[in-house]
Amino acid sequence: MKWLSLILSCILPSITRSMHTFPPGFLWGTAASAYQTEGNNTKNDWYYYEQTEKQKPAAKRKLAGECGQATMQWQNYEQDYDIAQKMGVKIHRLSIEWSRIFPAADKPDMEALAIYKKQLISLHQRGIKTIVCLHHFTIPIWVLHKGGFLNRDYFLAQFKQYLEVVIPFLAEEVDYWLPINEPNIVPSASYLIGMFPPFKKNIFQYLRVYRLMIEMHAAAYHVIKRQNKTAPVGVAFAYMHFQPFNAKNKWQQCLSYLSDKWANRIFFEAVVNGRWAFPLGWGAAAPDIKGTLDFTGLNYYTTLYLKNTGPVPFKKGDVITDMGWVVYPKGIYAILHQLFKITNKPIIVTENGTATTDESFRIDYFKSHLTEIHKAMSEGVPVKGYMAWSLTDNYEWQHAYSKKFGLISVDPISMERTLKKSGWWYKEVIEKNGL
Ligand code: GCO
Repeated sequence: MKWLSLILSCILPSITRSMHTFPPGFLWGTAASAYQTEGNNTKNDWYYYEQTEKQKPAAKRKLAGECGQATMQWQNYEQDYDIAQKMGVKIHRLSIEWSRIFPAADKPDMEALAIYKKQLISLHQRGIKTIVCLHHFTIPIWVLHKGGFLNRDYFLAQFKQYLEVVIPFLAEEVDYWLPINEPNIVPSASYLIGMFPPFKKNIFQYLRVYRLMIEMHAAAYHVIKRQNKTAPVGVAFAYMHFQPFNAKNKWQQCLSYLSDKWANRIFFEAVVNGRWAFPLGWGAAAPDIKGTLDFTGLNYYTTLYLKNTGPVPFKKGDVITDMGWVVYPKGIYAILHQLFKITNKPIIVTENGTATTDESFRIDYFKSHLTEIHKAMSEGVPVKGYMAWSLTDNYEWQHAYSKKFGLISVDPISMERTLKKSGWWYKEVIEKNGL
């Protein structure tokens, strides 16, 4: 028996290893966004609403706190990128803060733009590719005061002006473009369920803003392509995974099907097929929007159960993250297949991760999701990369600093960075090109 266990102990590890090896050149990455990390952004709508919320009694506030200095990434990016380099990261995702480039209408701040360029250069110098998002939730206060997302023509004109300044200036340092982060979440979180500023609950506004976000996406696509025909342009899409609370309930199945259509698929109907599908429209053609996607970026975190009366957060026995989200790795597997079927384009996972203070929990979360991604890939879904959310702990929107998504912790006073256990684990995954 001794010899048998000896042979097994030699063979088994190599079998398990080969089970989860990723293809050469797989883009192991990390992700972050401007407002969540840079610090001292005081010219956008989120800052504005943080100030107005502060005036309310604590019990009535919808935002847990202010963004303030965040991780002072604006000053500390070299440190962050040094750690990313040590981890062996192949690609890093960041976003440009519109209100930094245009703190006021018509006058771009070219010095701020130059700092973004320096960041991209410093990533490239460390052998890290760049993936740049042009809109991650926030808009300048002066745009907000003109009606914000609800004043379509004005908004689009100003957004195009921003694109015309930023894209040509940064283009040579950008490897992948993501015009918009979560074009389905801004409309739903801000205008349908009232969770994000301006806390509205209005289905007509939801649809208007969703349409606008698709137009913003297409506008950016065209400016990028004019600059460089071969630059890959995607989207960071939070493709929501819906499922019936009771798998056999027909009505809940129907709700899940419709939710998928109305939250997710309408976006791809527009950008892939050039059609304003219901409820964004009645099927009218959108020729300017058709074919404006070279790859899909997928942000995935959880699943959503639907009961006859609406969504429910979890089922008995589910594992829950610090955000209260169900850990459901099978969802990413299902969505990867679905997305590939809908778009026939390569996919990059542009966000995946969990809020937790328990490093074993975070590592297990990553492991289980990467295992499902690997499975989808082995069945033919072309996933080209994976970005852990997030490089550092940061400002988590309505929860402020209470949720920890980072591979690196940041001391709020000294701003000292420390690689967490999950960061060391991710380094090993990158080194081995798998798990
Ligand atoms: C989003 C954003 C990120 C979040 C992350 C965790 O999905 O809301 O892209 O900014 O911080 O998803 O909630």
